Amino acid sequence: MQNATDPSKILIIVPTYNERENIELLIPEIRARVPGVHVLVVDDSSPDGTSQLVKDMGLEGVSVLDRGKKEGLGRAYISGFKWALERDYQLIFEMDADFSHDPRYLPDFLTAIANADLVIGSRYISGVNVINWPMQRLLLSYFGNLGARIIAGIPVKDCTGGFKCFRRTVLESINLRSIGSSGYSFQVEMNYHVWRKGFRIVEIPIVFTDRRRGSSKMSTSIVREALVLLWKLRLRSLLSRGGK
Ligand SMILES: Nc1nc2c(ncn2[C@@H]2O[C@H](COP(=O)(O)OP(=O)(O)OP(=O)(O)O)[C@@H](O)[C@H]2O)c(=O)[nH]1
Ligand SMILES: [Mg+2]
Repeated sequence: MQNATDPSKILIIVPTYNERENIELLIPEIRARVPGVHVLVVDDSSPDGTSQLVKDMGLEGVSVLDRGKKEGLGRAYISGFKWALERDYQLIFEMDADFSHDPRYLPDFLTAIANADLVIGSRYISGVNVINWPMQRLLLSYFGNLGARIIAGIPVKDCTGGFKCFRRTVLESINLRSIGSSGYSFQVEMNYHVWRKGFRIVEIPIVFTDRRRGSSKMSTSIVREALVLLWKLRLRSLLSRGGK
């Protein structure tokens, strides 16, 4: 059953840091897959001019949120969510700029959200669906997810995945100011709150392909932040369970 949401009430948030090569190709492909959908590029003052390039495209329904300095993917999404909630968007997507999240899956998200509050594009539903990632990255991601499930108890196979569709009500009910992560563990922290509030989380299969253009923003500090977060969430679960 195709989702009946008016495409102008759907927002795709794309965080960017030095993604000019990708963004000029990605936006037209997104709008080819979901005509009339709105896009918000959240750019942390990319030195490569990503922000100005998007503005020069001059497309109706495509906006840029400029942020002063590079503060991590998590902060960028929190700003994007606030921007979306100040407006009348009913479905809010997270999507990377580097084609690792293929726009061809967008219609599948819109079908799945009809029976869910959060839809996650999952690389780990059946086996491992990742192409061209170095083994070290793959193991880091795979065991990071295992950790999120075992340590923090979050019943999601791809807990670090960043291709998502939220219902507005979910983002309205989470205290976004309490989200502390700035790196990729932001995804785990958000999933934790969505799960703890009892919302319906559905995973759909995607194939994740390593970026072809531009450079990675992955760093060891991002990995460290994620490990600390898992134990924080476990402690939080134990304390809240103890309080019941
Ligand atoms: N605004 C903003 N965007 C960021 C920041 N760090 C990463 N991004 C964007 O977040 C998305 C995911 O980052 P990637 O570097 O692709 O992360 P990854 O997919 O784990 O690693 P890759 O192997 O490099 O693809 C991309 O669209 C980046 O441009 C940041 O500090 N600020
Ligand atoms: Mg990437």
